[in-house]
Amino acid sequence: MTRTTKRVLVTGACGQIGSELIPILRQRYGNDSVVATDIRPPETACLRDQGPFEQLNVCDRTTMGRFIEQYEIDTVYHMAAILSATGEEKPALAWDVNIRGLENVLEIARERHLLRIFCPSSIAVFGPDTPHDCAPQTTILQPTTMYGITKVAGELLGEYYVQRFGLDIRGVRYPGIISSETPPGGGTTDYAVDIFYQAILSRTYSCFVRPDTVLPMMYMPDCIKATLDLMDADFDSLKGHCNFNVAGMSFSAQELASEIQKHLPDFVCTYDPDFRQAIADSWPQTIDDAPAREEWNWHPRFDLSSMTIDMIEKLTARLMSRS
Ligand code: AKB
Repeated sequence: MTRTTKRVLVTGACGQIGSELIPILRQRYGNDSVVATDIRPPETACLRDQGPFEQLNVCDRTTMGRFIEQYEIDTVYHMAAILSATGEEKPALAWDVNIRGLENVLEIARERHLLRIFCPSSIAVFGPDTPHDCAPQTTILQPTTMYGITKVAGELLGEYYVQRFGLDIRGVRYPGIISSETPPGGGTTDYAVDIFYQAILSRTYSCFVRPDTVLPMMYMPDCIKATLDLMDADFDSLKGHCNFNVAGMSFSAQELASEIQKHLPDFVCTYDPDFRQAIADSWPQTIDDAPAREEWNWHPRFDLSSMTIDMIEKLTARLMSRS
């Protein structure tokens, strides 16, 4: 008999992606069937009131196991992670949360025969020796950040659980994610979100990478689509599992500023690179996502122009309604 997802647990639910994934999952499976968890208490009404929320440190396997048993969870979206910039400031914490948290999810999945697990990876798996343009999915993975190291290990660990224990583990390598609901925290690509907040609020932004810095990025609706499309794909049609490149768009910091200026002509962007420049320089500018396109029909919907229009409209409405 084919099992289908009935009850979902999301870790890192208050984060940038988790907070937008939860409402979509609740529409799909019902409010009570999606358990949001985070180390922080929930801030939005959706997370707080629309369905179950539990405070959970992903390093605590006992409590994670208890929630999975109590709510009869069969599917986990493991979104909790320490990102690249925070990971360089606190490497031991990044190792602990990213590796121990993942190991806990995978071990509970093995013990309890869970149906399916989503474990995201990142373009941070790449390093200075990876081709800078059109980085293939299978290539040199020698990252220079602790975050990247944990993501390479995570991809390998996930694939090990697929091959060794027959579990269904899936994951994409997220590029920088741009969104208007919840700001990202502790990433190198955060400037591509911060710039919108500052352009709308103060018409000036001091960018922490050089104007010619080009990185792979994706708008949140495409990020959610990639996540759900991969989770819906037929397992037998997947050749890889935890390491799918998914491209959205690539642009330089200066190109992004110019695109925003088309809508906010008095916006001024200045550049003051800090330690995150070296991280950005170690990542490719563009990635090749042919396996995702071929194996599960991946295609993005937003480009730089359509993303910028939508971001400015949504973020302006949200920021103005708060003032
Ligand atoms: C980061 O900048 O650390 C993240 C990522 C690319 O995974 N946004």
